[in-house]
Amino acid sequence: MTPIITVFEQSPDRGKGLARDMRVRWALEEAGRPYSVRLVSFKAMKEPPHLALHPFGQIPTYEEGDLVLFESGAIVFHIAERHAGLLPQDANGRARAITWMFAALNTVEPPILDLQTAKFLEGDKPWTGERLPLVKDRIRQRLGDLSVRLGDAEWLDGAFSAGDLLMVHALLRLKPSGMLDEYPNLAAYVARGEARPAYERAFAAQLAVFTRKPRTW
Ligand code: GTB
Repeated sequence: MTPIITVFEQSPDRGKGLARDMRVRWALEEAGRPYSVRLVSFKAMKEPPHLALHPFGQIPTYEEGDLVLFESGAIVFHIAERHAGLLPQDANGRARAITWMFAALNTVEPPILDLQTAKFLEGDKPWTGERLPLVKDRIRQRLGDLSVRLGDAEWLDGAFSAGDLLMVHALLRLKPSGMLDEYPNLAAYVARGEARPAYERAFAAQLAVFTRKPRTW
């Protein structure tokens, strides 16, 4: 059964691939699975039909027959569990890859999201000038540790996994800040993720939503 995912009708980033449907698209592309998308407006996201799918009125959601999922991490995990290519076969390797999924979502991404909040939602507050360096230092702490652990390895633990997929996508948000470039091995790691054919296909598909020319008849 072809799953349906929900995505922004109008993305604030105009298709730079930062919205979290990108993770789900990328995972499905890695797994070689077809999917459909349903575009939702910000208004529709907060209305009952969408709230029935996503209690917090967000994207992405994932519908596959009777199954409805929300939370990009849970959706990626679901895809990774059912299809080859995103989790190792051996039990310990699998457990470590899942650990990296949690690390990406629970340990690395939160301070990165704090920076977005500090810049874009609280940027006009009188205390922002003092807060920003603290927020950036907390990100550097994580990046420094991650950089040491990655070293000169290609991926976090052996072959590319769903842990790398979520980590690369979380780190991508830092690109405009230039902070990633302070850690050349992390910048190269993210570039390796972006160079994967599955990433490229997913990126092109999400971009097409925003660049498609309206029909003129
Ligand atoms: N924890 C949830 C998950 O991982 O699925 C978070 C989902 C989430 O934050 N969804 C956002 C959303 O629906 C879109 S991805 N927001 C609307 C709302 O909450 O009302 C976050 C996002 C949005 C925009 C950009 N951007 O333009 O750069 C990047 C990321």
